[in-house]
Amino acid sequence: MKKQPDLILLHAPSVYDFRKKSIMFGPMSDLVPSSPIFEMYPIGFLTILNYLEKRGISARIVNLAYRMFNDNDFDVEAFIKKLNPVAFGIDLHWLVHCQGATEIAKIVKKYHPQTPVIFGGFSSSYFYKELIDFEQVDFIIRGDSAEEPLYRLLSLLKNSSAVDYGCDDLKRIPNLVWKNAGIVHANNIECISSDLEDIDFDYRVMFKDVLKYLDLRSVVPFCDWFRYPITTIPVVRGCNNNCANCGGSKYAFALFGNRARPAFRKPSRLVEEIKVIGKYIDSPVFLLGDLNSNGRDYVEDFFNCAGALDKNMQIFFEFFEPPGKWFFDRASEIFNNVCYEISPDSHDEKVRTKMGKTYTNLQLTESIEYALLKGAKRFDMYFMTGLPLQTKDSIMETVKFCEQLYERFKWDKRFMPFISPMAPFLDPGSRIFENPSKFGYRLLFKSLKSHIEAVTKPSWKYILNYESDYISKDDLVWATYEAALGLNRLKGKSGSISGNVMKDNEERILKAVSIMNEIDSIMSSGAKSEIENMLMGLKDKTYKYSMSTVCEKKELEFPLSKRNFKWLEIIKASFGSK
Ligand code: B12
Ligand code: SF4
Repeated sequence: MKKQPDLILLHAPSVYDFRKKSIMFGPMSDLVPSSPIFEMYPIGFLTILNYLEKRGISARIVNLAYRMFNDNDFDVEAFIKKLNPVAFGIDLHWLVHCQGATEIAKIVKKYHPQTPVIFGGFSSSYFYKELIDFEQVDFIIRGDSAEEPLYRLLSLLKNSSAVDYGCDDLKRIPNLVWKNAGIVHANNIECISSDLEDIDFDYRVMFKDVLKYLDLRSVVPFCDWFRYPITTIPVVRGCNNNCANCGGSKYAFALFGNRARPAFRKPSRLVEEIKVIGKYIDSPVFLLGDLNSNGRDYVEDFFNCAGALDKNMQIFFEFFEPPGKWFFDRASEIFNNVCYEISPDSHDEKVRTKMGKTYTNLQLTESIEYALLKGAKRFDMYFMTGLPLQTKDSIMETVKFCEQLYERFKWDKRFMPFISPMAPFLDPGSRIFENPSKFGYRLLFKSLKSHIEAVTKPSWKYILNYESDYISKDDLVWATYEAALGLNRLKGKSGSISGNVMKDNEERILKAVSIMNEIDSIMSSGAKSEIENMLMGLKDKTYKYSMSTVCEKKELEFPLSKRNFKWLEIIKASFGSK
């Protein structure tokens, strides 16, 4: 029998069992590496693993979503049945996993009724009052600093043969929500890391786990990772900004995580971690979070440390607002292969301001222009549909705006605009979710249970948890696809995608539109029992045309091909050598 860890962290697909359902997820996940089942697990799994293992608690990651995606015959129940840890942890971080995570927890309880099930993540924290009432949930760790509370809980569970759920020990674990004899206890969120000094983003712990549990597939971060092994290093927990739709804004963190200010990581640590990654994988590194939001000194500090890195490494920076020219000057001194991205949301400054972003189009344009001049390998720009004040015409004007930018940048193929819907949900805890009417929205679902029902609806149009005063749901859907067609043609014209890719994208978008139409006509036709059957008849198509609709996944990738695993070093690290 394989070694059993103390904690098994399970990552569920958004919908269980997506393989047996017909759902047109549409472009919901087009702009992230995941497929529509959102198989990427939270980066927190890595920090939890590091934190626990360092302190003598063994933990293992099992990406069930990936396993199911990768192998149609993968039997989730049989797999879970064979496991036997002290406790199971399940992330309900992103709300899209509400149905999948709670269904997986049911399966865990079916085979292991006595084994504690611990939930954690942003959505668990937000919906903790409702979630703890679920029979299959024993504990929730609230907030964004779960490592220490989880360590304390596991130490307790591991060392006591039968935990007295009323015991004082449980009361002393910060951030913990628990229940005893029908009474729910929510301990205060007191563990809020202010500097993340104890938190390690060290990927080597995963290599060791692969060897320990003889299971590589369960730690794969997303479906296409072996072909494109991008790695991420978070700069910060929390945020200084307050974008209206964001469940990770300053406002939201305060609401569900009791965090008053963001915790920025030391630049020297970031650079150390990038170096470690480079020792094992020659892959692009994505710095999650904008260094600039902690001020210029912090950025300068980072660049000073980064001088020790390989100048040719591939690195992505994201910006919350356009940085000054000095940033691109410095970046181009240190790195030869840099990509940038920014999300202005809309070309319309009024819409952008309502979203909580105050920079102008001129600032945006000049920043991109300068970055390209300084040798950026790419500059990606992300727009959204479904925004406050945004009409159908406004969405189409975004395409025109991009065309004007292309003209200005002389059809530079390194400039890449993208558009996708604000979907599937307005984030819980965001300013819009908490005060929808102020932004011109009606929230269609508010509770956890209503979201659980929503994610299995037949198409993303029905899954959306909002309606806007400025655009109907139908117009939102069609305008999103139409705008995607427009951007696709612009990218084809500039040469940033080939003629064939452009043609394929166009065909996929048009096909997606026709499937959305088919679903709508089924939904408005006759008897409920027939609707189910007719929808199932579309299953193959809904699955296929939910993959990369508004663009091809490869368009998101770093424009270089240097992606090598250094297997010898990985094997050495798996055996514990540094
Ligand atoms: C980086 C990031 C990403 C990265 C993800 C990297 C990764 N693997 O985690 C990318 C770009 C891929 C991404 C994608 C998406 N994201 Co995002 N993302 C962020 C961002 C900017 C930072 C997240 C972060 O720093 N996390 C660090 C910390 C806090 O989280 P963590 O370390 O992973 O987990 C800790 C705790 O949450 C907890 N925890 C997590 N899981 C578990 C499990 C257990 C058992 C326990 C006990 C604890 C626990 O413990 C961890 C350690 O303390 C936030 C915004 C923000 N400012 O926070 C949005 C945010 C989290 N994302 C969001 C969304 C909606 C998405 C997408 C669904 C968007 C989409 N439609 O495609 C996808 C989902 C991807 C998937 N699952 O496949 C929303 C979530 C709102 C919500 N409650 O649902 C946020 C809040 C804001 C936003 N709109 O972008 N995202
Ligand atoms: S969307 Fe805005 S509020 Fe949310 S993490 Fe990004 S900058 Fe911060």
